[in-house]
Amino acid sequence: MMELQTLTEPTVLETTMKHLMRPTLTKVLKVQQGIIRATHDFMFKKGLTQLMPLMLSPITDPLNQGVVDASIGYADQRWSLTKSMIFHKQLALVNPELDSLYIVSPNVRLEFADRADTGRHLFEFTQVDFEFRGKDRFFVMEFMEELVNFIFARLNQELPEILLELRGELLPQYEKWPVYRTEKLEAALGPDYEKLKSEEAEEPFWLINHKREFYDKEDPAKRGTYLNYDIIWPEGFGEGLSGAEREHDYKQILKRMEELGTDTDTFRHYLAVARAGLLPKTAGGGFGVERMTRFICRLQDVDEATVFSRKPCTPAIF
Ligand code: ASN
Repeated sequence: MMELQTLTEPTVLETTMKHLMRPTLTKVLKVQQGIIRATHDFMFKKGLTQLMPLMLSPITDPLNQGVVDASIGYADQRWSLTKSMIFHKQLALVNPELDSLYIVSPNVRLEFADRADTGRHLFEFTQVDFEFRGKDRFFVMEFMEELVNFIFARLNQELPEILLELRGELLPQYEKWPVYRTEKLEAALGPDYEKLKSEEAEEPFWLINHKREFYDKEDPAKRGTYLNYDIIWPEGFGEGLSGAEREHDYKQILKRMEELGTDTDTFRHYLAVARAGLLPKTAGGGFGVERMTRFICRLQDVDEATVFSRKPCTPAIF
């Protein structure tokens, strides 16, 4: 350690080595590995086909909040690092043989400094992203509830001692989860409704109707209502999944892009697929692996689920 200190800035080196040598790290990683193994088994059982992730594409999720641009020049064009696999999930499902898919995908979101200490953000994380052709939000919500119970039962079976040590008890099995509408919670609890509700909740719940990206479907029967859904973990752990029925109607996509100020030129090929009526009707979602690990292990900060710290706006040496 002393010798290394002369090579580089000592405080960053020291914090990095401390992070790497944490006594609970291996146990946290075993839980995370258990989540992934159970997820693969569940997806296989349910017939979803696994796709490999992409790290670079001319289009990626614009996200509904700003992050620092992460793109590079190559072969005379710009390539963005993946923020989510949303468009690739939809586009892969144009293949008539493929009706459902999932991807364990690295996502790079270079968050601004206001998200450095939320305890919920990393500038690079892993998302299990999945999508179904021809299914609706009710199907996906039930699918996710079943997946969580499946993962939790597996972890109880495989890692009881670790769970008792890290979270103080085994994991529960949940009945049907409560569903809340964002606008109703906001009216009752104010602008911090998501955080407050998560803090008072003892079980996960769904939060529906967020005004977000153009790919989330607006209810044709009730404009201004969006057919999307988030999982909120209880005990203050906050958002764990987001998903939606997707907009696949060309005119509606354009309308939503205009409302949100999206650059249509960047998405011209995606729009061409939609205009040709080839974009399938799908629904899906994605959950953050480190966030699920954090909730299960009751970690203070999601960064405790990483081997190499990925705290937003914090310099790293490895
Ligand atoms: N994976 C999310 C979804 O399927 C999108 C995201 O991560 N922004 O809706």
